[in-house]
Amino acid sequence: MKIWGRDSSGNVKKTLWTAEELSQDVEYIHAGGKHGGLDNPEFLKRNPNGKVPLLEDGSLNLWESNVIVRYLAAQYGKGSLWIENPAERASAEKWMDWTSNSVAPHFRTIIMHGLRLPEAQREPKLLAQSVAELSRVLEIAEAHLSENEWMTGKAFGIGDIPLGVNIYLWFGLSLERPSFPNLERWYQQLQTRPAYRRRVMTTIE
Ligand SMILES: N[C@@H](CCC(=O)N[C@@H](CS)C(=O)NCC(=O)O)C(=O)O
Repeated sequence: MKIWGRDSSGNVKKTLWTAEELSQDVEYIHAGGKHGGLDNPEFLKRNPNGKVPLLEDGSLNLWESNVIVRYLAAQYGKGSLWIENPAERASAEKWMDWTSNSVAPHFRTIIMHGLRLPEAQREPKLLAQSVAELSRVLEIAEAHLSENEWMTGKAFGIGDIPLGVNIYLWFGLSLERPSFPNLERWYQQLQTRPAYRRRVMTTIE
């Protein structure tokens, strides 16, 4: 299989990490950001959004990172990452969409207004709002992890992947953050996974 993307994209990290957890050989094609290539007609035929990640697996072209994670788990993760029981699976999946909708946008703001934009274009107020809002939403994950070993439940699974990618930023960026002992414990657990260290703990920018 092939994955197009760039190291600094959290969405790309999710797919590379999942493929490695499932021992899949991936040809990683650098695209997006400084690598460019997303407006190339060949690429746009595969993903008309002109975004990464993009997965090619046989005749399948797939975009949307959370969908790629679910596909990989369903196709290659029977007995490991894939959860057969629909209620249990949905309970894990809700953390994936929650991360994309409620957590990741704040990290995007923090990275843009704290790191990427030229100084003159940064808006400290937006940055401060996102830092404060992150502390509030992550309390929800902290509470869940106070009763569950993993975001997915009893075992590591797809529910851990999007938040696992974002939590690397939470602990890696120098942010004012409250003490969340269960999130910290979970982050330590993630770091014992070689695929997490190789595919997620690479670069922030
Ligand atoms: N919802 C999409 C978002 C895709 C997206 O916005 N990708 C960004 C990178 S995170 C992108 O391709 N940006 C243009 C670029 O990297 O040049 C997903 O989860 O895959």
